Amino acid sequence: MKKANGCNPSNNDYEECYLFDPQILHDLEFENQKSASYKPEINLTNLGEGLTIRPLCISDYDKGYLSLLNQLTEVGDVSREQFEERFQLMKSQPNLYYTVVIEDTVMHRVVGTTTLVKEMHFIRQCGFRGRIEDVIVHSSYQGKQLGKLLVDALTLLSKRLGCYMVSLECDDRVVPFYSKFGYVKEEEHNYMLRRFIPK
Ligand code: 16G
Repeated sequence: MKKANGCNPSNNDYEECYLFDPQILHDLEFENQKSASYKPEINLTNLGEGLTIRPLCISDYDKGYLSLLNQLTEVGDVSREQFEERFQLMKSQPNLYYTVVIEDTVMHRVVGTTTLVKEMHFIRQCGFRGRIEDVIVHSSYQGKQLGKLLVDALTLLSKRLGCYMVSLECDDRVVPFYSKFGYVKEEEHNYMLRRFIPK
């Protein structure tokens, strides 16, 4: 069996520890199906020196996963116990939560992440809708095309999983970035929200 980064090899738990089956990423045919272009060329098996992409593991709690998310928005104080509980709850809904991380395996740090959530609906013939959430690359690792790779991969995954659409929310300044993967702002569609806790 393939050694999995971030898992405890002594427990025989390579597969147990992942949020979802890592084979799903390997099967993406990223090279043929990607939306963006990469210079220099990187892909899901060759991200650059010491970098690897894989599903989230519980051990990522100790590899700075939450402090990375904190570069995107407020995370708050999340204990290991809370993290594990949420991880197991997400994992217990098979095939709905796809959080991927990029790890710097030399530093043992999570340096990039995003999540695809696959929602179930009755509309669109009991369709599935994808949402790309929480895209963040560590400030020290920006400029290496890692954000591009993350969004490209999970957009492709949403299509593979049979979603009838995939959407995301973002600031004006990153609209050109997301356009690279085919995302458009639909004139007649407004994104509205109501916050229960102030930003
Ligand atoms: C960004 C994220 C969104 C996340 C939000 C958190 C992307 C594409 N969008 O909009 O997924 O929920 O930030 O900010 O990553 P908030 O905590 O202020 O809602």
